[in-house]
Amino acid sequence: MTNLDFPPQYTRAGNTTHTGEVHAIPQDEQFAYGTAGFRFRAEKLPFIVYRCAYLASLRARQLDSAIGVMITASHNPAQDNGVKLVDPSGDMLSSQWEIYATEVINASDVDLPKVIRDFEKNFQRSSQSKIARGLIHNAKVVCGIDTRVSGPHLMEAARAGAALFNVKFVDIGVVSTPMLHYSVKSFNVPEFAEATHQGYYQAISDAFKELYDRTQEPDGSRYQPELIVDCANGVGAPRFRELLELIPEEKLRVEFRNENGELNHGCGADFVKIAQKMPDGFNSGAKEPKCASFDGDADRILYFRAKNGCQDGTAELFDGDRIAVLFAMYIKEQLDIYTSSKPRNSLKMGIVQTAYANGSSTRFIREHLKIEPIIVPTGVKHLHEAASEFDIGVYFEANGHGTIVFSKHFDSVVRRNPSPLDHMRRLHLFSRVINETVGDAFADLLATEIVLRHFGWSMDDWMQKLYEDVPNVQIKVPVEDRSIFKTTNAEQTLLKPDGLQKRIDEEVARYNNSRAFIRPSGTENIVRVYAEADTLENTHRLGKSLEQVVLSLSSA
Ligand code: 16G
Ligand code: MG
Repeated sequence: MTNLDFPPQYTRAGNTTHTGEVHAIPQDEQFAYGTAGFRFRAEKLPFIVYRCAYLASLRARQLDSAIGVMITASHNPAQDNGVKLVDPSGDMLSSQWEIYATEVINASDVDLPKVIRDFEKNFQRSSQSKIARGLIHNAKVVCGIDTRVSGPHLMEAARAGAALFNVKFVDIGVVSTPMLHYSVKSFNVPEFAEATHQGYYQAISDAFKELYDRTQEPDGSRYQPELIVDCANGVGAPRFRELLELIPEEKLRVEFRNENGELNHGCGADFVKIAQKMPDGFNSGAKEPKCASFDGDADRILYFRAKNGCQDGTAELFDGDRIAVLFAMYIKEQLDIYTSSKPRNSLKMGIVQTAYANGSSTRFIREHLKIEPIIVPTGVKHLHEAASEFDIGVYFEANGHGTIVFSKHFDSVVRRNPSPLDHMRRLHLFSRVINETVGDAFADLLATEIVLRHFGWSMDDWMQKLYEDVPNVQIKVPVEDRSIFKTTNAEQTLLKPDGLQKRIDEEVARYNNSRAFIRPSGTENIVRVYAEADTLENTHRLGKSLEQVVLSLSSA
């Protein structure tokens, strides 16, 4: 049973920030576990992190496993922070537990002991529960933080929360979000990798080096092993430097930018994607041919370069869609060799996207790769789940969150059965360069470099040999209450407010090659307008007219 002695600094009434000030939280203020956990101004978080870590400890005991607590607000400004929980396989928290988390966080200080006792009673009753049978050997809460100043204080809140239920607490320090996911899986599946920073670096760099050596660069290759990385002034800088110490310079040379300035300010994957601009510290013009951008917690990556002929800082993006297509082409090539020799033991590859995927990428996948992409709602967990239906599930959001997941069948055919055949070994190694627990900027970068080298491609080749992006725009529209917007059809159609979808359809019909949708954000109090059309000018017109449609609602 839990010790119900709550330290006052982690109660709603006494919620104390990292500067030592009390920032009391109204007893009835409600919080929701959003697309990526709880995310707010950092001063709201001590009591939330404390309660989340308590829940993590309960889940750790229930499953007798390591459960992760990641403290980060990803691409948000430096003053924000957030917390999300990670399940034993390194996946996102199960949706049933998101509901529990919401209940526990929303309880008032007075109700909390009862809410906790009720939970615990439920678990004790369940005959499945390992708590009931007293089989607790591996339960632990594994906690990581990003580089925000509020991080260490929130780590202490997590430690205190886990102590409520007397579960072992492992502080893994400042890590990227994907490193935390990887560590949680490594604690639970020791043969996966050693559960330390070094274990993660070693596993991924070993696979990269061997795959590099087994990759034959084609004659006339235009591949260049150099790139510049925008680290968003976040955790990517120190941790990726450490990983690269294990990779010889002749295989890959990375120049680091935006390492120590203000987090996510004028830089980072979110900035580059939304503004379609070169981040701070990068030149316009054609001087910097291959660049990549991480977000603040390095679970997201985009490639980019200065748009040819533009001196105004416009960036040309090689986004999540283009990375997904690149990975899928490579895997398909290996799979086609495999299938021609083993037609009965086939491995099925799928590709998962969201409505934000550029229309040209979706068409390319359909027409050239002969795969029907699956479209799901925004948020990594939806993509991950849909991708897990395939032996090889490639998933990417256009914004650069993405990875590849592999089935048990893939494991038994490819990983447990080491084959001397080149295509099999390449598939195996590629699956080890990738961080299959979650999208990982470091692993995705290394995998991208492997594939570009395999095809002998420059950035020009990567841009020109696939497809040309349809011009597109995203607009954030502030609203009073985003909960009135209800969508269906993987967020591509609005059900509520009444009549709005009809107005969107009318606007879209005025342009060629057009597509648009409006959805409420899961992370900010805004709705997002997305529009595509035949020309950039028309795209902006369409986007602006839809923005007006939303704004007219509040003035109506
Ligand atoms: C979160 C999600 C990301 C999604 C974004 C959408 C995770 C780890 N992250 O950052 O996948 O693209 O939210 O934000 O799930 P929005 O709902 O504000 O558009
Ligand atoms: Mg992120």
